[in-house]
Amino acid sequence: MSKPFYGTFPVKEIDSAVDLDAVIIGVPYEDNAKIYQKGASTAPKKIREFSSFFSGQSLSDQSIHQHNVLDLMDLAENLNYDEMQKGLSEKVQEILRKKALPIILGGDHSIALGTAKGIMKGDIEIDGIVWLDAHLDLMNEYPEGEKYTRATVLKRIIELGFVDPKKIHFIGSRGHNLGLEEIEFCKEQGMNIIDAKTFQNREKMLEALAQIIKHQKNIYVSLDIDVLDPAFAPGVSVPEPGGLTTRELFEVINLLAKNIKCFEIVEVNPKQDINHITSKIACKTIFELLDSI
Ligand SMILES: [Mn+2]
Repeated sequence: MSKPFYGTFPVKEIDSAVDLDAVIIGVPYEDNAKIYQKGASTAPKKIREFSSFFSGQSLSDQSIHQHNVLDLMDLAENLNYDEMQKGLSEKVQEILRKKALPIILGGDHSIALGTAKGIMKGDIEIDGIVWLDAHLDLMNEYPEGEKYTRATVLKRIIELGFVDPKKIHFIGSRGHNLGLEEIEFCKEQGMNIIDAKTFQNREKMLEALAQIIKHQKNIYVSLDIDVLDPAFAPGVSVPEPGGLTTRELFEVINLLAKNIKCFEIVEVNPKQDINHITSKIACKTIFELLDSI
């Protein structure tokens, strides 16, 4: 059996657990759209493997060792899309019922529909979504004829109707790999974009984040690791230059942490990675999150 995320305890179920702070669950799933680089389904194992390269201890007195964190390990491999969504949604509901923070390790971004369904049926009122991503993921079909891919997943989540699109915040969006259709949809629906360029003006960036924290107390954060510049995180399937630095990402996570009620990291692609740096950033993001909750 593979080892759990460093500093956590592996369990098969969380029924009898008490006073839980967070629960990790891996989703080794990636869609079959042929236009993307394969590899994201191998990320949960790699992230766990490299977590033991850290001590987990930091200057914060809230490090992973001060929290009660369990690791449910991975959903089964080779599930189809419906099975994966069902499995993930049930686990998310279970974790939320325990008043703990789900920390989901993808997989490609299409897994987020399973997360969202779990939140929707879960014991919590989510009042905002933060989509940390180079892309908008709002296409109706992409590639053509495909409604359930990493490029369409947020459109499908909005269709579930549990969150007001005006309370969806993009952070780090950028580049020249967006669809006109999704940009128009985003504007029509009044979604908030804090794009990558905003990070050039620190005051503006902090004010934009302060607004989110003030108005949305229960946020679902979906972190597509391609929000980072490929210079920092080369191990992704759809790299987009001009992204956030690792330090900027950690600052966003530290600032939002207390309002985060569901968290996922997706799109780490170990097959595209260099010296496992992207997997290690994913580990450290979890440590940073737990330092600040
Ligand atoms: Mn994405």
